[in-house]
Amino acid sequence: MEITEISFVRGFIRMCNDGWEQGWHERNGGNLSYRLKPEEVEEIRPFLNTNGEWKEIGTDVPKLSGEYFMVTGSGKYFRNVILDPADSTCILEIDETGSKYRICWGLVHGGRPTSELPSHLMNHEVKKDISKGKHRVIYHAHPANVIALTFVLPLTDEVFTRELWEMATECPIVFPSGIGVVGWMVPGGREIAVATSELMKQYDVAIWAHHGMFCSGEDFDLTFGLMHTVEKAAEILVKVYSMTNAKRQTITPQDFRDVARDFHVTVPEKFLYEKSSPERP
Ligand code: 2HA
Ligand code: ZN
Repeated sequence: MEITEISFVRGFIRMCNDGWEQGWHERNGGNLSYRLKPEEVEEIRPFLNTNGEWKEIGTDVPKLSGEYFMVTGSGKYFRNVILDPADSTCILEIDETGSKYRICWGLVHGGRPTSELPSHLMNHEVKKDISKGKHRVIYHAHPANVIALTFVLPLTDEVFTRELWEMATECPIVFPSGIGVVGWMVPGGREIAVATSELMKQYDVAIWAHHGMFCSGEDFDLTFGLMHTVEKAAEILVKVYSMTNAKRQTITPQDFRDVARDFHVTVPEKFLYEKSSPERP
């Protein structure tokens, strides 16, 4: 049995390639992490090296102590994952204090886990807790339409959520809790990780201004689908505002309440504010 025949490894590789094909991963852009299930750790145990050196994460994630993650490598290209996953990804273990990790498989030609490891792990820690263990995937990508909007719309959770919800009826069903927005920050460190994981307490999606997006979900399909849905809504919004500065008609706050009722989701009222004008906010 090859490690690439194991179901979660195949799912991870497929998601990297799907993201590449969408055009969300220029050069080494973006990163993906997956928290293994206990039975998956047993499945891959024959492949694991447990003599790796413990290294600092750069932040503390005590609620993830002892967990295993599959993650993309720093400086590695999503485009190459499908060709040689052992070169561009790794499986790592978190130590008992939640401050260190060691590589147990992969990155066979050297390298480190994703430069956004602090953000990934802090998001995982928040989501593991809030979802009672259900969320396992954190995905960071650079989709062009969402990024474009961060130059044009006010950088608030309310405006981004409402404007994107209005672009497709399914949006409030796919991301009913809304979207958080982080103003421009230096990527890769603890500070942006803290800001993002704070938003992940409320939302499954966080936008980094002039950079990209983070999504959290239970599995690869749901998390990829979430990124895809938000970016599709952003693409429609870019088209709308490229044609006109004011919508002629749209989905109204009462329409959202009606959808929420019939589809059994809760949409926070803070996103259903009255607008003073149909023009671009
Ligand atoms: O290059 O996307 O945010 C990887 C990244 C950093
Ligand atoms: Zn990035």
